[in-house]
Amino acid sequence: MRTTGAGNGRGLSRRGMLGLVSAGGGAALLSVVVATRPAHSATRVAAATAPTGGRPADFLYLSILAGQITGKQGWPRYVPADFSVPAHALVQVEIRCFDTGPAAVPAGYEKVQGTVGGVMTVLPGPDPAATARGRAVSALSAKGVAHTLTMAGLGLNVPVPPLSTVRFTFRTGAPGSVPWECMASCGTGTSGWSGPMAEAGWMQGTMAVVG
Ligand SMILES: [Cu+2]
Repeated sequence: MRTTGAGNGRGLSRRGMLGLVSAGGGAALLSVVVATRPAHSATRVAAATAPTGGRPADFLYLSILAGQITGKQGWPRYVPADFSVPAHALVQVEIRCFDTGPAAVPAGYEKVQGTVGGVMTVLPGPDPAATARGRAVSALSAKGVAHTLTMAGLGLNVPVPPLSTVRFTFRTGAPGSVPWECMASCGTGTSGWSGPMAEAGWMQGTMAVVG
């Protein structure tokens, strides 16, 4: 379970998670949010390509909303925080970060891990032009991370810069429930690990992998 305000201890346990060490007592369950665009508001991923008999499609759109939008200052939120993806599939993800400031991450979480090619594409701004192409990167600077999308169970870590759009592709596994969490200390309290970092539906959630 998550602890509240235990910045140091939590950071250490999370470092282990990134290394695919089973999270054990340090594991955190994540949660949900809502989107600013129609595609984002769907709990299930949008069907951007040929749908296959009602299966979840292979595109996932997430937004990171700042505190002034969620209505709770200092409480940024992933929207949605709970979502579904197909099992054993390549899923293309787009994260639009409307949050403006960076937050400290434990060493290593500024790196991209677990995506196809070990990279992500970063575009400036949370609402890029349709023709924008961005740049492929394998890591951000340690001070350039606003949030992360981290799934220890999949060895996935994607750092997201402030006011940006990030795109990447990853492969899902067997059906089941995969918790995710943000590893940037973007919450409240002196450590930044309280508030939205300690509450399901904000900076933690669950990805349902549907067979
Ligand atoms: Cu965060």
